[in-house]
Amino acid sequence: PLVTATTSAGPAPERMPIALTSVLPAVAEAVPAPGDDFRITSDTTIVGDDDIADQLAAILRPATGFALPISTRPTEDSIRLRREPGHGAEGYRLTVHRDGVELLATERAGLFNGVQTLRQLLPTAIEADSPRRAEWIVPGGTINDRPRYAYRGTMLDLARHFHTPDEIRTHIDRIARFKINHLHLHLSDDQGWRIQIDAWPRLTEVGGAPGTGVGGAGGGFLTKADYRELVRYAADRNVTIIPEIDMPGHVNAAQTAYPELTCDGVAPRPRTDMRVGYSTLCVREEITYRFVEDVIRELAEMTPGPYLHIGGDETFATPHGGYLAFQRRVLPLVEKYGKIPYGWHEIGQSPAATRSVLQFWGRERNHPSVATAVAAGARLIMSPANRTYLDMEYDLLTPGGLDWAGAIEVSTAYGWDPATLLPGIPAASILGVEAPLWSETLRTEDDIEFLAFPRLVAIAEIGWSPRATHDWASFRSRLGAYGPRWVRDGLRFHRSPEIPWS
Ligand code: TNX
Repeated sequence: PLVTATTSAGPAPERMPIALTSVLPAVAEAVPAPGDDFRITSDTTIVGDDDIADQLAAILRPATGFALPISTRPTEDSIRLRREPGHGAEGYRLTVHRDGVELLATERAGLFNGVQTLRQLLPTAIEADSPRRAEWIVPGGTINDRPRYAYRGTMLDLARHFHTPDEIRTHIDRIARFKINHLHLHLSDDQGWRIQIDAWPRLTEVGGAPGTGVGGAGGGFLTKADYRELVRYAADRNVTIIPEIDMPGHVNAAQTAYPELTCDGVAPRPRTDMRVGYSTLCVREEITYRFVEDVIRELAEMTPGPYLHIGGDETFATPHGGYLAFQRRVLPLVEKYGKIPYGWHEIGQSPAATRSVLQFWGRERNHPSVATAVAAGARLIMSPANRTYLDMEYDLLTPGGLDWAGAIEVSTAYGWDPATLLPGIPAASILGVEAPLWSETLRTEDDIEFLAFPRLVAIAEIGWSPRATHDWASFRSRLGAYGPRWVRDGLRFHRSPEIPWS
């Protein structure tokens, strides 16, 4: 059966087009033109010279079974993709008439986003990988859409449980549907080290060995070739990869490989438990800074995106003065290699963080050091743990998941506003939102998707859609209508009792 946005009386549901306003995340403006619908047929062509035209064809061909040739000459009955000024970095305009569809954007990213929207305006059957009988109707009207925030992100923690490149690619496919445009990879922690660094090969030989995940599960690491391939795969889908090496805390795995990174020179035992805050680099030793610079340089070399995340959280084993001395040296090192320093909000305690991005992971109350850093120039990504942490359980019955920031059902993930979360933060200092998925309790790809979906869609909407569209009743009904697409995709999402799943 096709997904329909309404269940009211009228034409037979399977013949009714999806509402123009049914998109996730909500579009900025939609003006429906009821009845002026476009029908994709065996005569339809795709017109455009961006690779996004090929992406659109690859989405539409399997289920329709139509040839959908790509040409550069506009014809009747075509879906035209075209660039023009005026739509912003990621915005687009989608116009649907009986005689054709036009997608306009200034940048490739805007065309990509418009294609994600168009995909959701077609019946669920469009997701099938072989020909289906259906009426391939796109609802008439015009959508003008653009993001509220430039940064809509999520995070995978490869350190506590390694996720393979294949699993990461599948996840990228799934997040990009919702216009998530940043994927932060937490690549090192006490349990493991997950990225090849040529100058310090034992990091992955020892820290990426089998069994280096929580509970002794998993293990593994990304080679530089794996990482570069992921960067490219993500970029095709408008996703920027952000690498994180967590320091000066969360470094036990590095120290098992290189005991000279401890103050007493003694190798600690490998750790696969879930405790945090016990390890620290030796902030007074020069070798520490040689290590850090090598890692930053090699990471920067293989990362085209603007950000390099240096962790900085939960440094309970680092003396406070030593933490500040460490950041005074390390934050400029990130800039030396051409990247914007990014860290958990604790780095805001450093006066050297004025050009940094702080990832706020606290709760909704006053954080004077964050406000001070922002007043001095730092910018913010909002990841309040009690709203965005995808590793928190949904409710007491959730298999897996942690609970230290509370249970997070879909309505909790949806029920906040980045602009008013913290007092004293000017709107222009907020770059966007990110939903981290820590992997202490994860083992399989199903575990990832169960905790991420549907909550990540709530965070995607908070990041993309204008404040004025924020509406729980609308969100839950659009989300409920999306369910069959995930079913078809074989994605094991949380069937939240809050949502009217179709
Ligand atoms: C806190 S949030 C951490 C991580 C844990 C996570 C589990 C943050 C910056 N640090 O080390 O994995 O909680 O929810």
